[in-house]
Amino acid sequence: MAIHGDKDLIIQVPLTLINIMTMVRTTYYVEADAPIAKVAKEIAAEQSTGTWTEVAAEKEVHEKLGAHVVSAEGNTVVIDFPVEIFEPDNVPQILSVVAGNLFGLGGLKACRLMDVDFGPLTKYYNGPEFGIEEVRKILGVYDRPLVGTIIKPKVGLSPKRTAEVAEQAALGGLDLIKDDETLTDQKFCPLEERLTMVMDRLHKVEDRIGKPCFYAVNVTCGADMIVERAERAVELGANMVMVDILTAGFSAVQALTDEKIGVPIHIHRTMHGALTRGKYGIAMPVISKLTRMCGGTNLHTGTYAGKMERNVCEIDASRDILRKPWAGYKRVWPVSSGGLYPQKVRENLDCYGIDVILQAGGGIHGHPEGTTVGVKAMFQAVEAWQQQKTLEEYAKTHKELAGALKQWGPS
Ligand code: CAP
Ligand code: MG
Repeated sequence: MAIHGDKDLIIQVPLTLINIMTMVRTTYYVEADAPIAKVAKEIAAEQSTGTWTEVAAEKEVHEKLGAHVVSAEGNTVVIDFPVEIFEPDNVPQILSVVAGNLFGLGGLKACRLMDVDFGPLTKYYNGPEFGIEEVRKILGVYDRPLVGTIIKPKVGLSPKRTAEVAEQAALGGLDLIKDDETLTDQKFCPLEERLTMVMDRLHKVEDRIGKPCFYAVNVTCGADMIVERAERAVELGANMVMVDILTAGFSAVQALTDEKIGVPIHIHRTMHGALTRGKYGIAMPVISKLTRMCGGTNLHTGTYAGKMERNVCEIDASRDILRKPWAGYKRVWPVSSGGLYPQKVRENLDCYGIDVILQAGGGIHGHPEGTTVGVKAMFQAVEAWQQQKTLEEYAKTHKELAGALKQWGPS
């Protein structure tokens, strides 16, 4: 059954119950001048027991720990890695196997890790402490998508000004406010002071309007500090924290989940384009799976309409990976963000449905009448979608939405 050795023969191995439990199956998109079967064997060897030439001692270990090519057709290579090759609770090591040296192999003209079946490893991961259901319960919101914002400008505001903008946003009834990815704990806006001031304002708004709002304070930092920083934030009253999972690392999120920090974790994915966009890299669905395993509650998965480049198939797949039953983990939120404003709501909700967080930064704070009105216009766009009305029709009786249409054009 194993494919290794001199022959270029590829044997199709069905995903039976046995290899579901004993193999981690990976799928790669590959372009190369050499025959795909040969390339597939090279990848399997490089990422498991082999190297570019035969090494005598490999014979001792290959049978038990060598990866096997399952299929190699067109540009798709499927490889099974025996579970014993992994240190199960070590994401960096797992990535070194399934997404390691292969991207640098000289003979490859394209190489993308498209999917990983983490089956036998999932039991080592707790998944998120908070999922869609818990977040809905905290907010008391059950019948609509969540609407959030990113404080803009992304850097430069003092803690006091940040808190004022947050207050303006929450007054519109918003569900979530988050820091932008470049704001952490700089001198012009120290994290502890900012967090305390923002939470103070949000509590006052909650007393006034009777509804809470999450503030995802960005605790992204080095491995030596992140747990302490997140725990300190929770001590100071944070009701959500944000982590940039690709710059901080998957294990940073896992560390927070293992500590049971007691608040949901919002996962931003800055730098993802360097991995997900090119001919070499890692497709978003793989990042979505790892995020859910490591404990993210909200994950940026892209917009069906917005300012960022998109791969619709990968957004569809990520959306489903986060929300479908899987390994007993809680269902978590896809976040649609990047250039959203009321006119972009319909297309996103048509594809995401209501279990999504719609996030608009410029599309809220850039409303000509300011942040609170901008929030109302976003909610009105959601209502129009729910009532199956056009924005133009709905705007006739909703002046906030009318203002957004005037500012950014018809839908
Ligand atoms: C959105 C955003 C997010 C992007 C990242 C920004 O702001 O804060 O970081 O959504 O993209 O700075 O661009 P706007 P993605 O609403 O003002 O565009 O979610 O695709 O990772
Ligand atoms: Mg941002």
